Amino acid sequence: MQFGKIRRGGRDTAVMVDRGLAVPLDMDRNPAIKSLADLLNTPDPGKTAGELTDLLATADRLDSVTFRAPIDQQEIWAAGVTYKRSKIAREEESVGAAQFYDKVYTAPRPELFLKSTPSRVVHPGQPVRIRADATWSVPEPELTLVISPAGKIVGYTIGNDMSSRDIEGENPLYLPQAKIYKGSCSIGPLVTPASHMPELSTVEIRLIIRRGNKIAFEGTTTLAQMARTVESLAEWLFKENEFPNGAMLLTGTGIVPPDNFTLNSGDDVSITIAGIGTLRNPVA
Ligand code: DO4
Ligand code: MG
Repeated sequence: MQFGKIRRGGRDTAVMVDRGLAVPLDMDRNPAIKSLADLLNTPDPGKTAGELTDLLATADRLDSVTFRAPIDQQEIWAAGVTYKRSKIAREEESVGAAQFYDKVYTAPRPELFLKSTPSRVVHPGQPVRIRADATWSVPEPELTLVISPAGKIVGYTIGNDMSSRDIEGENPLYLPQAKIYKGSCSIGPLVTPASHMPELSTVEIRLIIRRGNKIAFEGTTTLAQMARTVESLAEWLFKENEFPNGAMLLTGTGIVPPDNFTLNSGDDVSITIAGIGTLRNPVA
């Protein structure tokens, strides 16, 4: 059982996904549940969804629906340098600041940064962008936590932390420009409730970048390679901060294409995370 949003009747509608069908949820049936985030924050989202299901409403087959990012009003944050592969890539791209990446990889305090806001998010299937003033761009395939206003991880989805490596490598103070620009963050398509996620250490992440009819890059990692726990990342994010609408947190990349690789316009980025699904976006 998973949850998401689809385009239906000209608006975004929350759905429960089960056995290949997207079942629309009627939010008017429970005044306490106004959004997908409210539903995910309940103790038993499956039970709550059952109460919002109109048995007479038609369910849609998954291959016939257009998924939207499963986000409401949450801020989107990201963690960096949580895998050794990312630490090494950062050290190679930014010779002058290499020591800071080694330090943050091993320090108790993680690197956390604001990545996006709901209105900036790219929906599944919509184009992500590379900056026109960047020469070295990559997607970063990241397990993404759906966190309640109380700081509890209630679900998991997929995030793409599009990044400009040359800008980030030139000077770490340019990180916000390397990370936060139009079309730099895609989320979705579905949220798997925490109770339905496979054992995290066994979960594989796969990135495939297609160029024309060839695979330009393919890489995998597993969450066992992550140097931090998802719980500690969520705890650090909520230290001395408040998220009245909850938050999403991209947990860092463990897959970095070789240094001679940069994304091109027209590439197709596909990120698969076991237990969640596949997030696919063309590059504008
Ligand atoms: O320090 C730069 C950001 C690294 C990052 O986004 C990642 O490791 O995923
Ligand atoms: Mg990242």
